[in-house]
Amino acid sequence: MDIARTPSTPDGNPQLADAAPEPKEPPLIRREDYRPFPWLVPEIALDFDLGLEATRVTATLTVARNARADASQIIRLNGDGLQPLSVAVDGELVNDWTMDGGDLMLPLPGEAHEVAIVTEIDPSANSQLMGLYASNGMLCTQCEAEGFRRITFFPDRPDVLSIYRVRMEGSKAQFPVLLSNGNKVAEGEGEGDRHWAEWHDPWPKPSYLFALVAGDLVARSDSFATMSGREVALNVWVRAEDLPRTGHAMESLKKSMKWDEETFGREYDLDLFNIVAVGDFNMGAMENKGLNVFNTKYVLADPETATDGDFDAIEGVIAHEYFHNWSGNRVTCRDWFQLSLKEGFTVLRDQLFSQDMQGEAVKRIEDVRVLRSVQFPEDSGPLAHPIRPDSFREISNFYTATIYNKGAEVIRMMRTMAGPQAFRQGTDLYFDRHDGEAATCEDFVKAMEDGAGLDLAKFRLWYSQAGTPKVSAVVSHDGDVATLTLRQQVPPTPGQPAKHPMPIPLKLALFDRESATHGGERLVMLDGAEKTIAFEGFAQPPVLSINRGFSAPVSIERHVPREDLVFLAARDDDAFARSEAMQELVVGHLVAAAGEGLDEGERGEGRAAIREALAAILTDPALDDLMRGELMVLPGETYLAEQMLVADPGRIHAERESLKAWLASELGRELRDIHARASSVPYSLDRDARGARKVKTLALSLLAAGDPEQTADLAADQYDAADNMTDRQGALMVLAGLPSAARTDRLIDFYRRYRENPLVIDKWFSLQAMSLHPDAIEHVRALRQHEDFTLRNPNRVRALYMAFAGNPHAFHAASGEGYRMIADLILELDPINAQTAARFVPPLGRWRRMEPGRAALMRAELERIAAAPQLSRDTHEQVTRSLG
Ligand code: 0A1
Ligand code: ZN
Repeated sequence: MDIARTPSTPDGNPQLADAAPEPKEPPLIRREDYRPFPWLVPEIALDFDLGLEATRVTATLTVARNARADASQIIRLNGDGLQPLSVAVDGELVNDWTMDGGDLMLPLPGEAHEVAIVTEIDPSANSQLMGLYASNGMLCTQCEAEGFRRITFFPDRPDVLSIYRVRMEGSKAQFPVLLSNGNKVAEGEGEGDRHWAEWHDPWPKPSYLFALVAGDLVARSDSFATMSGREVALNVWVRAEDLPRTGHAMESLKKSMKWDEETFGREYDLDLFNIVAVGDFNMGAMENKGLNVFNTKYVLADPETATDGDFDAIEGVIAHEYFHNWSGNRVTCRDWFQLSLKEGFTVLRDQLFSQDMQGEAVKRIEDVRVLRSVQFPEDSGPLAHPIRPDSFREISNFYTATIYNKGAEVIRMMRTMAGPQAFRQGTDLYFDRHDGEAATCEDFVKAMEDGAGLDLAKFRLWYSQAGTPKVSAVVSHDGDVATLTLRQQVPPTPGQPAKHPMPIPLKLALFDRESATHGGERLVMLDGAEKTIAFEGFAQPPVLSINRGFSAPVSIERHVPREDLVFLAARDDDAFARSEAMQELVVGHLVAAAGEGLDEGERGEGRAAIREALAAILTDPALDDLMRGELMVLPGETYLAEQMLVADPGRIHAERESLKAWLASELGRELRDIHARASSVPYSLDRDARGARKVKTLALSLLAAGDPEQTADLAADQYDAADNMTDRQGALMVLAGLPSAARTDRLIDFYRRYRENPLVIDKWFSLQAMSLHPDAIEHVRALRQHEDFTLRNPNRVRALYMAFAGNPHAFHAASGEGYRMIADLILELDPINAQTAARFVPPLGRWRRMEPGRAALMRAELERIAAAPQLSRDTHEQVTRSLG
């Protein structure tokens, strides 16, 4: 995706072709410049002669003028790093084509033609993992967003939909399994050890959904009867040794298929659904039509090697990719500015699915935690962009938490405003109206207006304005009337200095202090800059519970006494709001402590309130452990930094650790009791057992802050007794932060046990890179030299360096060493895998919000990267924007 050297112009017309010298800065692509492509390509036949080092591709395109577009005598076929070996039009070889950057410009005089082009590629040399590449002896493809142009010349844009017929031939020994989209229509033996297969996908699709896989794979097979009684064959393809770990993926797939029928009325539309797991993959997974390709991380699981979190993530990602079959494939995107149309909607769909599978409150809390720790910082930093961006240089950089997670929140707000039934009418209309089309975000909004009966005129601002709105909530009380005043402010973001107020749906309840009850939850629309609402019947000032269920992706500043938060943390009947109150209590305290500072009295009061709330959480018999665990999680350091205008990560870390230590000393007995109780629960995947495992390790990590030596023994015992990865990894995570002999022993043991399993060895790298150990930087430096480390595998790179960049005390070391390590990595990785390299830029881009010393060090590293010759477009764009 990253190395698409010649971007398509949005209109596909040769407007960049006027022989200008290669611009230094990659061109800016603008949403407003969109024009339909002058040609239709109703059919394409692809013929692959497969080889790891040389694959020959013959593409035969049927093209016809697009009556809905401006006419052009030339067709621009995007290419990236390709040379045509031959070009034929209507069966005649031609040589009147030219190259514009990587694109092939072919004159076409008539109304309709057949264009045949031969190219040859070397999959084994493809370290970018875009297009056709080799992974572990197998061949596979990744085409979203602009990878197809690395395979053959084609209008590589999502609004050109074609029917694909694919023939592939290769060595049977090397590639016993040959897969592509749709249905296998023929197969046979070739000369010598060669064999071939032919695939046909009856559904027109854009090139980004094309896929091919050839390799030595085995399948777990099953089937699913759809709601109209069609039998669909299901396969999860993996390497033979991984077959025993595919059961959970298959179960997740069947659950997803059933849920999408029941919840969104969506039925699968082919007789076959294939999933392939591949060890080298830039992202999580890819929704290619009928042939999803997955990172092994999101397929393989058993209790011995995968944590409860891994099981949940697999279920969620399988669902996400499957749901794309409708939200993305049957209705696709007109252009990449509309990416959130498929991604935001599909994330919402997978979140609702996981809520139904795992429990609503816990899932919601986890989703909001991700939004706050990843998307909020993005939205307040130099890379902020609306969920429908206006421009980009490299689309790979826009697969962001804003497009995905904020995009989901925006559609979730529509659902909240409409109610689930009306929302379903809106989605039904959307699918009906746009089936088979390449649609826009505006199409979605319009279908919601027409189908769900909403007026979204002002709500559209959520698509065009970046930035997390800040909402202040003040309750005043007079007589028996409580008055709530809400004010909103949307902060300036790059390119958007002034903002309009946006419609914000806020679920709220007002609690009576005595009875801890409320008169019902209400949905209040804050639709201007300010709103005042009077509530009668309150003899005393009520306690405000606001943004319940996180009904809007905003940051709430409620000006309430601390005891109100303690009250809500213990008694709110909305589990999400309860966890919010707990979070706010801790955030308020830590931000003050790490910011302007607290005197002893204030510190004591703040801590006592947190202690009281946490004690209630640890001992509340009405809570199940999964929820108890959520309530025990303290706000992360990135989120805390986000609450401060200028953050000192060193102080934040020290204050947070010292609070943990104090809580552990105050609540040591309760924490040890929880650990002991949870340790006696036998392993199973049911809710109670999972909850027990969750609170067990959370208790351990708090205890470690208070009494490192004793806890090292407890953690070592947990490690030794573990019969599952959740307990083992949890124990090792705690041990990894404690300088002790047990740490070294167990790290060695872990490596020896799992050295044959790359996904578990990834955990081993991560645990050390994210540890609280004072020498974490040195450990990462040493691990970089480990024989199992490679820059060629994105999972391994992320395991070491994303974990490190997310480890505040190490990454933000006052010496600047952490920043230097990440900058060195970016420079080294950029020529190998630019897409992955560029993903390491945002942590450095937070410099503006840091205290001056660190800010200067971070900026200097960004400048060092910017000065490097031959940066990829991906990294160049991210670094330039980050320097601002
Ligand atoms: N559409 C996929 C995400 C994806 C995007 C780009 C990729 O290139 C390496 C891969 C996957 C999804 O949302 O799951
Ligand atoms: Zn997706």
